[in-house]
Amino acid sequence: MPSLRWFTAGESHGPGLTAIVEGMPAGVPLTADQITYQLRRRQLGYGRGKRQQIEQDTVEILGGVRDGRTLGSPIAMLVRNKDWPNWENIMSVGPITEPGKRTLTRPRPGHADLAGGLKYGHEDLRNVLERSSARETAMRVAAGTVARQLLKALGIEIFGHVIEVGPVRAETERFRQPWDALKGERVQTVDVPALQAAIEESDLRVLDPEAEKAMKQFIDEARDSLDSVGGIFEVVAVGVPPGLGSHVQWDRRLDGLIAQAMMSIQAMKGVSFGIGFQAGRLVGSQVQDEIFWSRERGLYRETNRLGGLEGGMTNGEPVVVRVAMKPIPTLRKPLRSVDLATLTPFDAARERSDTAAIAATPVIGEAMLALVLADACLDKFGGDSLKEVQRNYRAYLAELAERGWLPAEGRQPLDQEA
Ligand code: EPS
Repeated sequence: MPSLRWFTAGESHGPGLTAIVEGMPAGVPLTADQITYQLRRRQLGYGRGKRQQIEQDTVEILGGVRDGRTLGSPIAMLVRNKDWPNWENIMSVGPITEPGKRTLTRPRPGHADLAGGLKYGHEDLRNVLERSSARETAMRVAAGTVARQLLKALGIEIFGHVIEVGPVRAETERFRQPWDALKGERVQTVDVPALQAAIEESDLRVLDPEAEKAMKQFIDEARDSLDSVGGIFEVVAVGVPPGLGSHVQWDRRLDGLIAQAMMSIQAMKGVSFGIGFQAGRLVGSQVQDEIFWSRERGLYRETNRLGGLEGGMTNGEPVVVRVAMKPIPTLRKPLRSVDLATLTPFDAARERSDTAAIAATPVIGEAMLALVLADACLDKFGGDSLKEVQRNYRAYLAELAERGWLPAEGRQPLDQEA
């Protein structure tokens, strides 16, 4: 059983979305404003559709927090759907008085509609789409914010950004991203708050302004031709200690757990770490990260091609994960499909849709990485209060430092203020 468990419930056009996070130690600073801030970040972004103008996600914490700190009890959260009044009858919990309204028997290619309808025996595919909708990611972001607060108290920070849209790639070399796995620069030079601020300045969450311009043009062209786009984003965790996850069993390998978490985000089709698939095209000496030691730095690497993970464990370098999103499957341009009620062909088309949701994905990826890392931290440094977790964490780092494996000062000073 994981140390940190969480679930979400709720439909896209139902009354609201909920989440429960269980296993958070007591004493972690947490406010509703911190969660709502992250929820709003998820909603911003170039290419989003009309629904985002309706919703202004705001969290209500219903349990597990008192006086700005977690209690150690389950944390319950609610985000009400502003669109609900327009759907009260269609999505009614009790008897629906106008049956047939907004019934969906025409599965949209690329959505969960068809497979979900076949699996659950739903004749109205709305029963599938309402839950499969990526609106659910709002609650992942809410749960992820709780996890981030714990990580912050351990000196671990996470940020994400968009690196590719369609054929356009953000130039990473020109911006000399210190975490760039191929270049192998070092984490210690990363100014995370400055990077986070720079990413937030872009409404596509792209650090390279020229690439951003071309990406927006690509999105505009897709919108004009009634099409949609996906993209690739990167999420990075810095200040991660070595030794999270384990090599001893398949289901304890952290890269596997992170990949599962990322892949579970709606519309994701690929996950890679560090140089990713490039590793299969190079020879060993071009891929492995050599090991060095100095008195000041302890054990260190000059490169981070493996994305901070070796043998299913963190190795103390930044965790670098890249995720590919397929284009939004709800197209205004018709796609061929078959009506399940009549078994006749039809052209699937819908009016309201996002053209691109890629700008939101780094925020969701950050949340998922935070949840997996927080669970791994509790697994290794577990305690019932934040103080206990911090004590265990400090003791672990001190022991590594005593042997000369980490610098004496410790690599990840704890954020005592958090
Ligand atoms: C979504 C369809 C759109 C998106 C929605 C995800 O909603 P609607 O069908 O109401 O127009 O806007 O995303 C969100 C509401 C959100 O909060 O991210 C889908 O089919 O997945």
